[in-house]
Amino acid sequence: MSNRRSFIKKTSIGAIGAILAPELASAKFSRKNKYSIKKLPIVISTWKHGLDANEEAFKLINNGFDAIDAVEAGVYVTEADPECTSVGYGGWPDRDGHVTLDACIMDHTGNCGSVSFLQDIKHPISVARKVMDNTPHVMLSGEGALQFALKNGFQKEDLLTDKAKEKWEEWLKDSKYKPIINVENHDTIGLLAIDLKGNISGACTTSGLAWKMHGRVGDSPIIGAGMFVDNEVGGCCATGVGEAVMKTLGSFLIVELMRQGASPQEACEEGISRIVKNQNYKNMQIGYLAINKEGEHGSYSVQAGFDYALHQNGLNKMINASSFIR
Ligand code: SD4
Repeated sequence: MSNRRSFIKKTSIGAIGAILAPELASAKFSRKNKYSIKKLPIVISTWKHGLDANEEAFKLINNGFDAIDAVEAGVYVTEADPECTSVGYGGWPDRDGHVTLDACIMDHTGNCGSVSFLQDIKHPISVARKVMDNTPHVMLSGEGALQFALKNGFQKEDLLTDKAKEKWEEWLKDSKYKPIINVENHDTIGLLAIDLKGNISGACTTSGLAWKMHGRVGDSPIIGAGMFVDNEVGGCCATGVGEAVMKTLGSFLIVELMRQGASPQEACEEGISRIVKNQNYKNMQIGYLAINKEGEHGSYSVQAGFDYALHQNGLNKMINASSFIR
């Protein structure tokens, strides 16, 4: 915390100016270009399913693939996993029983693609990648995104598993929308990677909050909210109640704070402090993960219980994030 306080003190006067004029900020902080090859490559992702996703992403990086291919391949594993109840196949549905998916992807050149409110397609991340690679747009949504996916060879599939349907039917008995912290509002995978060339990319994919209103879109497909990377600085991804992340454009904010000289940890803590300052955070979980180009990482959440997988220096391991409420 003391680091965080001193960071906030340091930045409070010049923060706004620095966001507008990053070259001023870089004169103020001297962390740039401390490139430590030992910490790279790195793959990091949210929650326990991140272990498998990291493994896949790291395999690609080790084989010389670019980070953008690695992040897509990593979260693809989670999308296919029926045990993961808020990503892709097996995701818990909205209150009308529909599984609706959001995803985004971004590369080291600032190119990005996303899909929102997509139904019946198991791998929204790959549709987002196609939006990025093959269209002049950034985001396709709903029926348009589905038609685009079908035209690009994706197959329609029923994503509502028997288990998810059972959960939904149970929920319908009361139909109370009060997402349970770390249960009904988690599991989104956000994954960030730096490859052997030192380039960064990120991906984020989710079925969103369980029992949400039909048509609701969260932070995960919004570039700068659910995920953001900048090859000069680093990257960030978010998990938890998307509305809180969208209101503060969390991932973009955290990357910009790192540009000003904040460490990934300091930046994540400041990102959470913007949420708790103005929002009724007591019943919400939001977690941020960030890395900088040196391969340093940070994490912070509103509530205890957010954990993530870090693949670095040949080890793929789970770490508990520190939190605002302990
Ligand atoms: C959303 N942020 O749709 C997503 C949900 C989530 O972990 O992260 N779950 O709001």
